[in-house]
Amino acid sequence: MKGFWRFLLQKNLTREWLKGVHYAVFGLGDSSYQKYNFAAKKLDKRLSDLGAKAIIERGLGDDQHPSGYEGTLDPWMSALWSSLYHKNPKLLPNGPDVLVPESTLIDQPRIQIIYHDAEREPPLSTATDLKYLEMHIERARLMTPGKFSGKNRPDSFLKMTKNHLLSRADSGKDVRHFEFEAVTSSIDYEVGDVLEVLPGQSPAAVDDFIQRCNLNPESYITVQPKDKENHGLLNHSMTPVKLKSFVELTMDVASASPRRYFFEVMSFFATAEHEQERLQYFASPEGRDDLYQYNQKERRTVLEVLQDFPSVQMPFEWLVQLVPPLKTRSFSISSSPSAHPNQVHITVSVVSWTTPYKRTRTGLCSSWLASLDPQQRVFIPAWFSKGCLPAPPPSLPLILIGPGTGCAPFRGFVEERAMQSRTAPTAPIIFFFGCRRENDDFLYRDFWLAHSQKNGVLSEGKGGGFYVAFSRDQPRKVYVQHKIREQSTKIWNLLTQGAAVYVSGSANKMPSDVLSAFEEIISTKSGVSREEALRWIRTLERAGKYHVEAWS
Ligand code: 2AM
Repeated sequence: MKGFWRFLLQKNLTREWLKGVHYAVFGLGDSSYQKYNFAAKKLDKRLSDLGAKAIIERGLGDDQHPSGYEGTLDPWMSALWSSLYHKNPKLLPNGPDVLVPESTLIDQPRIQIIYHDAEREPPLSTATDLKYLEMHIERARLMTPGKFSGKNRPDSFLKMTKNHLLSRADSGKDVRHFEFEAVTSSIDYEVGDVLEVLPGQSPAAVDDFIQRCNLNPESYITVQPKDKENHGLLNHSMTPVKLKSFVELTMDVASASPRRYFFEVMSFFATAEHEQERLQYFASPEGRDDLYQYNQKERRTVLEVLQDFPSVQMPFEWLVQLVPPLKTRSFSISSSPSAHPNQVHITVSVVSWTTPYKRTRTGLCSSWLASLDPQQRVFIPAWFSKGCLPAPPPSLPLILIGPGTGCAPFRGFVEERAMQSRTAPTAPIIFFFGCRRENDDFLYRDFWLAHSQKNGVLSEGKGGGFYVAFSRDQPRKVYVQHKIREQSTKIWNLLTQGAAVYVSGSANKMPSDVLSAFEEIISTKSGVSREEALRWIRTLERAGKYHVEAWS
């Protein structure tokens, strides 16, 4: 996509360049993010600026829509088929009133599974089992067609050394501090980076899934594309992997919900009539809202769906293609590598919620991590990557805003700067933290307070500061943006000294509320309009001085 976008941005392209080209854009987005469907909007505009013509109006899928993104996708698809049909009826021999053209439905899987005679497992010993795990992960991910781009081999295997509760027990929040050490290659990251963890799955769920599919967990398989031309990373010489490991390491059978297409394909394999009818209904536009209730709202897992429709026996090729991939989960790193050599720390809110039918669901990775005991020998495959928060040089003044677990990267920033300040003068940092109650979820309280004391990197004496908003300790909500407004003079001074702003935390309304507070301060202090103040911030953004890392 980046290559394509860069290509479209070339300066020498004229406004006529795409004349005669027709296109349609549908974006996948989430309106709780500030830059909602940004890529789709920009792409649509650029294509049209270059002279291409949109066949139908741009569609914007929204995860916040009451029926999921399909709520916008379905009408958009109908408009697309109808427009294509009117341009050329031959394209859709069954007419424009289809959800998905028939040809897609009867498409056979693009892969084949080859079963091998049992291989002898290498003997498991302390020295070899890590190598064995690494080999399995790499092979299994390599064989999963089109699902894992980028790195298959983990950067490192980690062992948990600390699992510590940061919030008060019974506070209604379960926020953990986890520490890890590398067991293989050394750990290499900068503050502000992201740790990606491949979570483990419940072994019982993996066994149940394999049994439900009538497969032999001990058999060895390779997964290959049917189309020999289209090999990509896969090749014939690939060593087989145990079926059970393949499922365990790549297929999310007990956490993610399957997509609508899964139900459509299931309907073809259902042998009981009532099941087939229900599956067809779920897959139809009329059944969309009921499917959303059954599937996404209740967060039905692949295993549960298969168990609800016992007459369906789907071949493994289809399952490999359609079951959601077991994905790594990303966490902002909350340590500084110079303060904790060969360690990495993360700060995690353990996710759990109740569905409309009052079933408790938990987040796969956060609850798996919380269940680990540092005494156990569990090796965690991990990758390091760059997030949206570049490591700041010691001379850059910083304004940090991180309510809740949004404080994670800033613990790393403060640790790093404290290390740097031992040998040379460093620029000031002010940090705005927010939580519900002082006694419940004031994460890393002692750490922030210690660094705010005399000569600390957050101390007033060094031009810094630490401000905390307890939202629920009084009748009126107090949030980080209120504390930011209270410190407008200090913020304005730091901005005029060239400070960088870093915002991190839940994507709900926080980043945009914080942005408004900055707009207000800039507009009041410099006497410009709000629009002008916003342009000022956009300039800061382009200059790499306003960063946001947000998640939901
Ligand atoms: P609340 O849950 O009491 O509304 C960390 O999650 C903190 O961020 C909590 O104190 C939470 O408050 C607060 N928070 C919620 N919405 C916010 C917003 N729009 N801006 C800033 N902080 C917010």
